[in-house]
Amino acid sequence: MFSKVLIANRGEIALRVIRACREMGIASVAVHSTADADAMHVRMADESVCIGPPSSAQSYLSVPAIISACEITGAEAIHPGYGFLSENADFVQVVEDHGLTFIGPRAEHIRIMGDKITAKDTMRKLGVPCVPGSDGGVATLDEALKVGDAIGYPVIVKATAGGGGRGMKLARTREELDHAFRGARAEAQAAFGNPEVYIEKYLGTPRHIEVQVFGDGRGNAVHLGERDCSLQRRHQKVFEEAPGPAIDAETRARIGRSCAEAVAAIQYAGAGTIEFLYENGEFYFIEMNTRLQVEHPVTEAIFGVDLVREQIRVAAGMPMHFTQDDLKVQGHAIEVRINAEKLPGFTPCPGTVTTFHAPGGLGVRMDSALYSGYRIPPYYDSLIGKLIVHGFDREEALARLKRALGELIVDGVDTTVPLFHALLEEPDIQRGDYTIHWLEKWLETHMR
Ligand code: MV4
Repeated sequence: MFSKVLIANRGEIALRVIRACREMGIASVAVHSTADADAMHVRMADESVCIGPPSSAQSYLSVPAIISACEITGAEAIHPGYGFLSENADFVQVVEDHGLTFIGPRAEHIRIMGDKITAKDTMRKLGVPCVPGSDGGVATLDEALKVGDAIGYPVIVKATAGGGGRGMKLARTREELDHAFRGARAEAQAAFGNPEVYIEKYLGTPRHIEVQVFGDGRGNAVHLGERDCSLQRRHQKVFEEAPGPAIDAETRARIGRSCAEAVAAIQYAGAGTIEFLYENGEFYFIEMNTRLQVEHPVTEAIFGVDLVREQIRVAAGMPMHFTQDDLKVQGHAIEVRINAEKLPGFTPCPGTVTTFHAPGGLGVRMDSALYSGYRIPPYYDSLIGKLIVHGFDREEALARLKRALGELIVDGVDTTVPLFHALLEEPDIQRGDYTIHWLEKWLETHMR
């Protein structure tokens, strides 16, 4: 096992990793920008290194600065958290070239899943159900029209280098395909320097269901059920739950097995998330994320596992703590993302948090790097906390969420907390009856 791990991240996820390290008897090294000198992750770690000025590009994304911080402190491994360098295959290569360990999958797997055409082709060949569409990339309008005619409209044109909603164009009819095809290619070229696009049948009212997988890198893998992350605004998730309200135990076992078999076959190492659209009882693979996700705590809650501890174990060459038979769903968990944003426009709202008080009690977990007097810097994303509740069933989890939101105090900045109070009053939310479009439609009528 490692003696010292460096966390190449900030905020609540850096605390999350430091906590796992401490429980494992591993010393932790925080890195920080000059804007984060007073941040909680710096205080909580055993050691810290300043790696650059406020801009992420010159600090949390600076590969030489992070490698130097390992060399200075003697850290043997790097946990990337999410975002920043977590899905950068070139970074993994550099880490390994310096004799360090990347806590995450191999560079090869990050590269495969980072290219959406290759990811889909890989998953399809491994038996994972995919959205009908083009067989690989589509280079000309002629080819695009042939695909459209074959699968039927509407279709969606997606950038292979995209993901997370960037570089997508909808064509409702054959007549719209020229425009969508050109638009997607131009946007893909401008945003990613790669114009390659592919085409899929457009699904009108799906849920976003994602399956948590975990591999030991030696051909053993398990699944930890699914999360329903359909409640999003502009491709930013705001509310996530596990298990999915629309998924029964048999469906979970079936799609879960398919995912676990796929990642076992490629000898995947560590945590991964396989994203699906789910419509009319069918799963359609769209993307795989090769990192620990923001919403991992809802899975931890219902399975009673520590995913970060497991990531560190596997990276150190140790076996997983659990087999598929050990993993049973226990109750229901919900996470809400608390952002420093002003409603109704979700305008980022950095500033000083005069009072912070985290809720507590049975089944309540607050992952946050806030403290009273903390100044939220304007340079990074606006997530300031995640409130995760766990209950015997969904009804109890919802009641607990309402109770915990009532206990939470964040004074001095605006937050998205009022949104969650309002959502909890909605019958659709109470019933778990929502798709990927529910929140944006609701916001149109309730937040203007
Ligand atoms: C789709 C789709 C409908 N049909 N693909 C958006 C993010 C990216 N990960 C995939 N996305 C979508 N792909 C097909 N074939 C609709 C979306 C989509 C979406 C997906 C998940 C959650 C929220 C969404 C909001 C708008 C569109």
